[in-house]
Amino acid sequence: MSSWLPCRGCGLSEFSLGASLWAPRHRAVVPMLNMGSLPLANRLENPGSISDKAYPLVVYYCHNCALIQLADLVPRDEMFTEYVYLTSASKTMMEHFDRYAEALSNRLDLTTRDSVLDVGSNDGTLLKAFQRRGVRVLGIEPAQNVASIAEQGGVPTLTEYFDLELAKKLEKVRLVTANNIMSHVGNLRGFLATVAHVLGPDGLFVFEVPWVADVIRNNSFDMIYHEHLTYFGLKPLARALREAGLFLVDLEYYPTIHGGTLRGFASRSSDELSPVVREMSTREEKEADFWALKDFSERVPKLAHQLRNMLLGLKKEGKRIAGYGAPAKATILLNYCNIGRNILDYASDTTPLKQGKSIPGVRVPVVSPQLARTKPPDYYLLLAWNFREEILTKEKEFLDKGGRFVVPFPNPEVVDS
Ligand code: JHZ
Repeated sequence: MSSWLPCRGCGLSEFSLGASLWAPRHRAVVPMLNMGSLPLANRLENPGSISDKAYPLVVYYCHNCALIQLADLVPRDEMFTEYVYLTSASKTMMEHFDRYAEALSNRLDLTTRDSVLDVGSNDGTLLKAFQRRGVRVLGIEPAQNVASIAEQGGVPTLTEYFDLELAKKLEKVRLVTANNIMSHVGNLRGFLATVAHVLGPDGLFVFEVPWVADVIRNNSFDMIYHEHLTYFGLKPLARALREAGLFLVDLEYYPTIHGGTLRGFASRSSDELSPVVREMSTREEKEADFWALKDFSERVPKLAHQLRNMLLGLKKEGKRIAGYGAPAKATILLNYCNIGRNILDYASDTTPLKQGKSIPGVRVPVVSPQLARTKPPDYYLLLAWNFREEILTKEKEFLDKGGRFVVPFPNPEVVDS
C-alpha cells in the first residue's frame, strides 16, 4: 500500500493528515471520512483460499480544487489483473451502452473510416454496439480474463494499462471513450494527458463517471471503495480536463445508472460549449462541497447502524434474509455495517465468474439465481440497489408470493408488492 501525495486533480501537495478533521484549512488536502480497514470490493474469495486481507479506506477533500479522493493506493495489479465485473451482466447496462453507441454515431456522423478507442473496455459491450454500426474499434482492458471474453466476442482488445508509452503506438482516433474508468485511475493528470495525445484534432473524449453529488445525496457510501480513487464533482473535473488541454463542452445526466452518472464530452476547443455545463455546475455548487461531504461523513455511521438493526430485527422475528446481487459495493456495505452470515444466508448473482466464491471479510457465499430459487428467503437485501427497477420487475413473482426487499439507500426501507 502506498500514498499518492499530490491531489489527484490539481497537484496540490500539502496534506493535512491530522488534528482537526473538520477545520476547513486553506489549500490542504484533508481527511473527511475514515471507513476503517476494509477488503477489496471485487476480490471475491475462492473456497479454500480465504485471505481476509483489508486495507485502509479514508476519503479526503482538496481545499484547493474541491476534488474528493482516496490517498492510499492499493497496487493496481491486485485489483485489476483478474476482474469479476462484466458490463453485460445486466439488461439495463446493455441497453444503456447500445443507446450510447447510437447517440455518438449520430452526433459525430461516424463512418467506417472512423475509429473508436475504448479505455477500460471490459467485455466489449460498448464496442460491439459500435461495431454493429460499422465503426472500427479497439479496446484497452488490463484484466486478462475480461479482455479474453471481449476478444472471443470479436472485439480487438489490448490487454494493457492505458499510458503514454502505449498511446504513442496507436493511431489518432475520432472518439475516445472511458466509462467508469476515470475514478479508477491513480495518475489522473497523466491519464488525461494520454487521452489528449491519442485524440485526433476534431476528436471527442466521452466518459462516464458516477456523480459524487448523487453519492452524497443518496447516502450511498458503498460506492466508496479502494478501486474508486476519485469521486467527481464538476468543478474539479473541468479543471483537471483543462490542465490536459481539454474542455468540458457538454454533459448528460443518467440518474438511474450506477445511482447517478454523468456523461461528459470533452474536446480541444471550447467553441461549442453547451449551456448545460454551466447549469449543472450551478446546480451542483453546494452538493459536493466541503460542508456537504462533512454532513455525509456524519450520516454514514448512523445509516450503517440503522440498516444493521433493521436486519437484526427481522432475524429476531425468524425471517430468512439473503443478498440480491454481489456487486463490488456489497463488500463495502456488508463489511462496514457488519452484516455477515449470521444475517445473510447467501447472495444471489447472475455472473458465473462470481458464483461459488464468497464476499470477502463477511464470507457470504455467492450463489446462482437458480440455486437461490430453491431456497428463497423472506427478504432480499438489495445489494445491487442501482438496478432497483429492473430487479423488482424481474422478481414480481417473489413479491407476489409475499417476498420483500430491503432497499438500503437513501434510507433503509422495506419494499413489498
Ligand atoms: P453493478 C461496477 O460496480 C464495477 P458494481 C466498477 N468498479 C465500477 O466502477 C462501478 O460499477 C461503477 C448482479 N445482478 O453493476 C450483476 C444480478 O445478480 O451494480 C452484478 O454482479 N441480478 C467498474 O459491481 C451486480 O448484480 C440482476 O438482476 O457495484 C451489479 O453490479 C442484476 C440487474 C444484476 O456494479
